[in-house]
Amino acid sequence: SLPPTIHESRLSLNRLLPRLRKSFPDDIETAEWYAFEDRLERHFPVLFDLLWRVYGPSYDFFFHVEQILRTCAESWLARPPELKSLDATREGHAHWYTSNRVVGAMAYVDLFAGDLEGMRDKVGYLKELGVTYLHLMPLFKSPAGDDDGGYAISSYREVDEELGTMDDLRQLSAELRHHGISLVLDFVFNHTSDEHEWAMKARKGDESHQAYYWMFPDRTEPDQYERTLRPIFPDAHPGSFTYRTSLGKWVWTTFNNFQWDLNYRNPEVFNAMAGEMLYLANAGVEMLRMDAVPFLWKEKGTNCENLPEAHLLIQAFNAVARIAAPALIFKSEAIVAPDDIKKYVSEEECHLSYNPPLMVLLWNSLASRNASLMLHALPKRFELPQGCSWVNYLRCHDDIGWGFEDRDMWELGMNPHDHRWFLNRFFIGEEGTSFSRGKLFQHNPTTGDARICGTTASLCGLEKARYEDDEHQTEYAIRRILLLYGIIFTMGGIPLIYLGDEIGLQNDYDYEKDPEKDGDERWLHRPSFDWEAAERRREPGTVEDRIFHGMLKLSLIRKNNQAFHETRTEFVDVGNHHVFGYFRVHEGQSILCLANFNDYPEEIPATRLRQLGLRKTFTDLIAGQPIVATEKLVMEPLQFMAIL
Ligand code: OTU
Repeated sequence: SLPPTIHESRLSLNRLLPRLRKSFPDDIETAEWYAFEDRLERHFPVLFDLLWRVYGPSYDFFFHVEQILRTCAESWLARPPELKSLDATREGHAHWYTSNRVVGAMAYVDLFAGDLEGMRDKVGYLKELGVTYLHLMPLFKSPAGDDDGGYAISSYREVDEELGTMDDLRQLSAELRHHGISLVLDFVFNHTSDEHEWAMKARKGDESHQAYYWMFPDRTEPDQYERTLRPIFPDAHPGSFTYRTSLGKWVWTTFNNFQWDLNYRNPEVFNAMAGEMLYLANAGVEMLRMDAVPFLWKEKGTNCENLPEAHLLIQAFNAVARIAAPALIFKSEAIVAPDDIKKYVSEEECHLSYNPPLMVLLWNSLASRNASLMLHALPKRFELPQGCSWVNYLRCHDDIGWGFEDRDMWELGMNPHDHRWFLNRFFIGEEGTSFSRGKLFQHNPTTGDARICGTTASLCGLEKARYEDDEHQTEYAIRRILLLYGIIFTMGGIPLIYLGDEIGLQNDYDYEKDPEKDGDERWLHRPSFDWEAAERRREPGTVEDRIFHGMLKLSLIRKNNQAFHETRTEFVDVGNHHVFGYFRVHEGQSILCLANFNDYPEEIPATRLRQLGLRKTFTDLIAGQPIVATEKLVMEPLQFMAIL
């Protein structure tokens, strides 16, 4: 049958509206209702169409549609006035997140500040760096022991006891908002922990809750699926299923065996999770990091990644947000092939997306001292739809996986397999010219695949240089950090600082002594924040001072130049493969950014500068040095310039 027409969806809405209204107490304020009704008029047709495309054929489709609208109405009524006012502000300034004034940061609450209350004391530090967007790692109730860094959630409505309470979270979000900082939290909606209430009921034999997950009585279906699945955490368990003896069933576990994949073929799951999402929005979360989006939908005979229904579901969640929490925006976490990443980005789906291609290309250029692959690959997929943007990052809590497009590498005469292996060896310090101290993650000897762990500082050479007490190498390591962050801060999109990078925090090897963390090398780059080291940012000449103030300068330059607004970035070939270059242009301002990835000085001929339209004199905003376009430009080793 055909999807519903706009006219048909209006008919359905008209039938539902009176029932919806009646189910609420008489004393609900008329204005509240009209505001809600107005948004339903605008967004219900979209939601209805999406839900119909996923769930249309089920016999109780209309029941579920009514349920979801009820959830929306209840949540809107419960939404605090301050957030309703934020909704109105955001509706009037819809693309606020594309502004050059936005600077992001991320941290674990416990490692950075102890707990949520402690977090409030750190607002001053964040403001010092110019942060306006704070992503806190999962902070909800989770199983004791290994909980995948909080990504195994047992309740989306209860904060982990050691971090505080829901009230602390609401207070923190308000405090941050009053300082102009938007709170970003994860929406871990592909799976719950095996201790979530739904999972507990399923474990006790409740069939309606078993239907929230993917469960199989024997290996028949798991075997069929696994023929085309890629194992994600092969160290945790082979394949994608876990046998639970007490249940006598195989459970779908894409990640760890205590993370049970939700079954979105069941419309009740979508409804329940939409309710959890709106609950987070009402606690003051302004942006959701949509975790593990590629895996939402499963279909036999496919790799169960990036399927069309996954996109429809995210769009349906987005439509729900437009109706009941309009200020809420989404950031996609799709660490997949470059061509698939962009498919999640649109105002109807995810407004923002991590930019893993930029991240891996930066590390690649650092290791190879060569910008060719970046210049070849990046421009192909950089442009995004209007109103959308990238989140540019260097490191996060996860590993670095070499997600280049093989085709791009072949086109430059590189062998993808061999080159990836070179990078792995380079970043674990086993390659001749390496300065890095990293570790392999999820090394799969059969395929030769592996990913890399390590902090920015350790991967950039600071750990090795300081261990060897080598001032020259220390200086170069600092330059590398600021070179990479220079690009992160000036490239189209939101820069995201992995907190600790700004003071050069090194790898933390202590995780090996902690049975809850040992075996997951990602803890290598999740050190406790070192506040003593952070204090040294005030002592001129210390490593902390040099990195922190280098980054602060980048933050200020970004915020004070409108050229860094929005996403548009014009990549240019500067005629020297060690140097990466791009223009940022906005409202009459034009800035040329240049990054020399070599450990030696590099030149750009005067003719090239003129071809790029540079005439007369200019200033490098970073060093504060004038540049004469009639002479060749000489860049220092690992220098980053922003030329105005
Ligand atoms: C995400 O990562 C989180 O960032 C991880 O910290 C979690 O362990 C995981 O989900 C489970 O919640 O495979 O190596 O394309 O690649 O979601 C990290 C997306 C991961 C996946 C990504 C996942």
